[in-house]
Amino acid sequence: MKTQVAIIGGGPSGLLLSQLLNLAGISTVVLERKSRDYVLSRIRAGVLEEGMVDLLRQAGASARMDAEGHPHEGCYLSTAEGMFRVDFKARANSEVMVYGQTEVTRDLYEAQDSLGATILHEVHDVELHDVESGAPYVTFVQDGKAQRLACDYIAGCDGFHGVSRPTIPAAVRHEFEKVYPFGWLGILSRTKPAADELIYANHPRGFALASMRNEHLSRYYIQVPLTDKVEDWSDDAFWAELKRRLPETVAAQMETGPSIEKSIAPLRSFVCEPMQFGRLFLVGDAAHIVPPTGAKGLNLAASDVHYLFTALKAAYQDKDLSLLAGYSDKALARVWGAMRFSWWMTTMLHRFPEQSAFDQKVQENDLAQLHHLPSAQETMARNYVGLPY
Ligand code: FAS
Ligand code: PHB
Repeated sequence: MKTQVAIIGGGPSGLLLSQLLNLAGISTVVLERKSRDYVLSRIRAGVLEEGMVDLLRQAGASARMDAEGHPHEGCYLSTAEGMFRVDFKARANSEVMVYGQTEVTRDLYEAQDSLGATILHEVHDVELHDVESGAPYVTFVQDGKAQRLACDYIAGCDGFHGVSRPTIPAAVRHEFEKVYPFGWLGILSRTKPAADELIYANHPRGFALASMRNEHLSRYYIQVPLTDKVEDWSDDAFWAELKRRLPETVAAQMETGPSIEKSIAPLRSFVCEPMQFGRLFLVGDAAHIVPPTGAKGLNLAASDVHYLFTALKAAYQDKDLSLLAGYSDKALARVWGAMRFSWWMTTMLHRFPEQSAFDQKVQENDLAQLHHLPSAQETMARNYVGLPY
């Protein structure tokens, strides 16, 4: 088999990159470990930055998002002082789109199908070869048959546990990591959302987030100790704890119901530098992980895709290899901006087990500045809606 760009991973990164490249007349093959149903069963991100919304429109995969997505011009924060709103429109002249990652992935699969794209599911033993040469290739097994895919370039879009990042020699990789001493217990329920916009809550019992997918589907999270297991939490126990952490007026009118998905996600910040090696380019979670507090994970994958797509298009259409050479530096500059914001939101909103009285006072002042200082709200709004590509 031969293609121009081999893409490892059929999640949002891989599919969006493949779609943009195919529309530009550049051939791809997407190699995905799981079945399509499995990929589409994942419940993850829910907030799209303006840049990602534009990219999905550029990819011709935005019709359902434009019809069913919910533009949000602000969000609420709840603290000991009370609940207040940060106005994205007033502070950053922008907004975000509330539309689930699952739906984004579904839309991208449908868009790729309409182009007749080559997406191979349930492939195993993927290995990358000769990535430093001018003729890299990928080997893999599908339906028990060994296959070889020759290509010009390889995009590692295979997430945090994929094979692409480890293909970069350990001596070349510089990995930065911060693991947080808590996790997020999340549920999805067919209930009316608690408010018209998201509520991020800092509470003495721990962080809580009230989010949504649409007017009939709510997504909630509470901070839990790393030792908790999802089976420790009945739906009733979850609702009771969530209500304790949200403002009383919100909790009093909250609609509860059975969870249709319930899981605990650990929180970490992680960056691999560089994000390229020879003709291998890392994209999305393969290169970096953020705590979901800043709603940046999926959105960072999108900006990586934008930079790599632009660079590959220049290489093929203009024989200009300069953008490819500068991909890692360009992507990392934006990655570290989102890394800092996600760390700041996580540090400001969660209760850390070893938190000192000093830490607590500083956290309260951070929240008070955000509550009362327009300049603090502008900084948060600009980061939340997405720094420029
Ligand atoms: P993905 O991990 O989505 O996709 C990688 C794909 O590669 C997968 O389909 C995988 O099966 C495949 N793959 C892996 N190894 C392979 C191999 N060897 N061969 C072939 N294929 C292989 N972000 C937010 O912004 N907000 C959130 O609330 C949020 N919640 C999250 C909750 C959880 C539990 C997790 C894990 C992540 C969450 N994220 C959230 C981050 C998430 O949305 C990611 O940023 C996003 O999925 C990144 O997309 P990809 O880079 O495509 O990686
Ligand atoms: C979600 O709706 O899943 C969501 C929204 C905002 C976040 C994290 C998760 O910061």
